[in-house]
Amino acid sequence: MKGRLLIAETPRHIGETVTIAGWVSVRRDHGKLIFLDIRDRSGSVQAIVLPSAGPAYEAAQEIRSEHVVAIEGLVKERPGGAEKAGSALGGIELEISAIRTISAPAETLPFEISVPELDLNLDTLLDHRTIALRNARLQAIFRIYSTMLSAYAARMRAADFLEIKTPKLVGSATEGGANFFTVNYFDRKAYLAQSPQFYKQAGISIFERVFEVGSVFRAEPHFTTRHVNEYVGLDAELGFISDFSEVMDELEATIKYVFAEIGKERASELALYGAALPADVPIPRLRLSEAVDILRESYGKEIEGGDIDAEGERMIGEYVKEKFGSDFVFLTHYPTALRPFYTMPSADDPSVTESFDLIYRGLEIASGGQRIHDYAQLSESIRSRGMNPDDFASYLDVFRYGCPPHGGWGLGSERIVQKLLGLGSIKEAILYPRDVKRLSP
Ligand code: AMO
Repeated sequence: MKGRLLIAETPRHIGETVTIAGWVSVRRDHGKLIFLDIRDRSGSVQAIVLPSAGPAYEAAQEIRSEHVVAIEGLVKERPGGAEKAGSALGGIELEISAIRTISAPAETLPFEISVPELDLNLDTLLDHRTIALRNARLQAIFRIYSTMLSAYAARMRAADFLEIKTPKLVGSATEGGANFFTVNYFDRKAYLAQSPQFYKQAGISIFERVFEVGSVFRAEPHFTTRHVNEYVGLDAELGFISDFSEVMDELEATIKYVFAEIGKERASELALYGAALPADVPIPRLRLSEAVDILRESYGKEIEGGDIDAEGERMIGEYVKEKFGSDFVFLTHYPTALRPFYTMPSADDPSVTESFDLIYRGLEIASGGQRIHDYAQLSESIRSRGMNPDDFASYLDVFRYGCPPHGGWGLGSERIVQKLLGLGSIKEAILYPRDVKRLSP
């Protein structure tokens, strides 16, 4: 809008008449005075209209909360502004000389949104998503999320990774299992990509280091606080590694950079959740078998089937916090049978792999490791799992013609923000989440 000043800029214009535009959060009447709290993307400010404002005063009679308005007014230091300077509304107010409704709601909103904390159950929150997101505290989640995305990309670029975008409509399931969606693709079937795994490996055979920020689809029928059917993966892959500790080093540096940037740029948003950044200490690395022993000895928890469950991850999260002061832990050397066919088995013990999960505050946020780069070994790994290498012909071509040792990770973006802010469900960290029951809004 031409001539519009953002609310955050108004303190620099004391004594001037300016035009702002935004939403009316609250209208309060005190005697003949009308107070309007106005918000835009940059902040909030109190505006006041006096009976002496004539036509503006008449117009203000019609204004209700959530009207979209343009206001012309004189920027004044607010009485008692000094102590209010730190508050959301700041140390100034606008004395209105003209006000115009740009858009008035056809109906009142289904709930009051200008409250510090919306007290709604998750379904209501998600059913009325766009309206609920007018609330400043909810918006803070996505401001932090946005900073996370830009920091991730910035750190990857600084470490010389090339950003790529890979297809999400694919001809074969990448991660195996049954959790893929099938879609009609002209006269045949296609799948929605379960990860960019094959393409990022192809990527390193060309560019050495690649990263991707992209949608990932998982047909998981569960109702948990940490699974959705569409999420955004922060993936990376790097070539010429000596071993998979280099992959963990790179991921550790990336995670630390991302949190530091969130701390720098989003202090006020973090404060709305009372959220503390993770402690900046080296991330401990434990073999999965050690974690299993710790769970048995310190928590009396027996692990069956080799992999630790969600409760076990929580307990290990507590353990490393207490013992190492770390909010993170890398669990390494997962059993070969529990990892996808492309995972590199350990040379000294092929029953385990050169792989890891990264746990943050008791929740897995990333998986990764070294991949098999030898054509014959990879073909054999596919066969050993009862699959046919011919079904992976174009993927195998990456290795048939020579490929350096490499590894990488897949990081779940929403889980990072969920744990940072202590959100009950991952769905709160997604603008429009998809689960078994929810395809709309
Ligand atoms: P994995 O399947 O473990 O590994 O996924 C990587 C990370 O993605 C996140 N994630 C999910 N987030 C929300 N909802 C889901 N249903 C969901 N499933 C997974 C988690 C998880 O740690 N190709 C490998 C990665 C690699 O080795 O590079 C992969 O996809 O945070």
